[in-house]
Amino acid sequence: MSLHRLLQAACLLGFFSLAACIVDDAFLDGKPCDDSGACAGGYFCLREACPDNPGYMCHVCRKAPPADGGMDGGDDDVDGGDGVDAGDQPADCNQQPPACKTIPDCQDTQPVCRDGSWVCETGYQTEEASCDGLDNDCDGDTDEGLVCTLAGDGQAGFQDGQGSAARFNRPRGLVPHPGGGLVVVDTGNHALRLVLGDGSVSTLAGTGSYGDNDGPALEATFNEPSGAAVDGGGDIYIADRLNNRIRLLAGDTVTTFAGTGFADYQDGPLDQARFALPGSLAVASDGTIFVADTGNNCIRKISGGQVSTFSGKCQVPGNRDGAAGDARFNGPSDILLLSDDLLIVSDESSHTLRQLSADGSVVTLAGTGSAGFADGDPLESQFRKPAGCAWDEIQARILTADSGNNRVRALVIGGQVTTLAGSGTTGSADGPAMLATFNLPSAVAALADGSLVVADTQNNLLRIVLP
Ligand SMILES: [Ca+2]
Ligand SMILES: [Ca+2]
Repeated sequence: MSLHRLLQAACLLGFFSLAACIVDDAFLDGKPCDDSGACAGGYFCLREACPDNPGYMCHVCRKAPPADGGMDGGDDDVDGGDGVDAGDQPADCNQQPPACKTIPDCQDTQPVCRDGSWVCETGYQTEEASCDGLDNDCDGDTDEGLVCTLAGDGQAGFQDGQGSAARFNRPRGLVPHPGGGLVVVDTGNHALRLVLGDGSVSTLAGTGSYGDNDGPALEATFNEPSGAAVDGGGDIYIADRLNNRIRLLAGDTVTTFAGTGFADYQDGPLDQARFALPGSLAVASDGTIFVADTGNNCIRKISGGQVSTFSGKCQVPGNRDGAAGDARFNGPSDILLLSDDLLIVSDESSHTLRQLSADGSVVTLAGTGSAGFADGDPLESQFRKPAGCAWDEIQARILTADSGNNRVRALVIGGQVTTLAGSGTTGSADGPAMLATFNLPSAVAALADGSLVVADTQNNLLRIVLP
């Protein structure tokens, strides 16, 4: 039993005089100081981590006096020698005290004179630590620097709704929707979903069952689609992976745009051409479509009603730079158009990002060709199954969902490879970006406010990395 509990018990039993019993336990060791900053005799009011909530700062009564110093001009050790100790300076808080923040979790009782300035320092976290929608550190931004869950509850399912009320099944592709928000290629649900910035999710196309039916969007079926691209008119092309077809969602109608349905390599007219597990695609401003023909290990091009081979030798995997016909790819899974004559391909099984010019020639942009994890110089950096890639306009960098490393990586044009989020451990933990965990993230997209959305595929979640 602690001392003050003993005192309380003694008071209740009438052992002590009334004077002794008015010592409120609030002023004893480890208890909050009173409103004027006072404690019981022999105790000192110190600022320290709150005993019941170490993430917050509190004023607490303690037996031991503080050491003098801290450049606060105060007589911390109550020896009457204010400003006498070495380095101690007179107080200089002559300016107006600030208005301390009073929003939830940022409550400040009164400003405190510290290091010559009035500061609000009570009752909030010194770092943003939790996805609670609150500005815990009172810097004006909410949940900044954190990875939070945008939508989904972790369970595989096909459910529209907002935030954790929605469900996905292995979401893979992410692409900006012309009307706002992001198109989510929800692979396991054989559907296209739409997620808005508030985490609300609706279904754009697909029934939840697999198939290859064309028709009204919500009656059409797909078979594990994995990527999508939007053209200048707002039509959405879909890499319908297990159907070996390119589909088109125009208005509210889904049609088959190219491919016979047979996994094979065949150039020619749209309805005769063949793809093998097309992973994703991109649309140039003139309507030319580039397809990461994953299963054929090459890049295809659709233009003027014809499918042709743009780069690589189809059906011959490898990892080689060079002219269009000499280059080799190994499981290319996503395409990003930086301009009409500059494409980026995430060559997943080469563990590299490749750059393609208008003539189809290829150079390796980042990655050594071996799986690993290393930031820094692009050609010395390493990835492990880099999947979706995207352009971050604000920071002028290429983003990639480094799926096997459970991280989001970035390559600044002309600069270095860095890690933006993910500790590398498999998991679904929210929190500060470099501590957060993912499970096979396979797509990423940048939003206009600087946040990044991640398709956290095996977690059946959409995560958001807040700037
Ligand atoms: Ca904040
Ligand atoms: Ca917060």
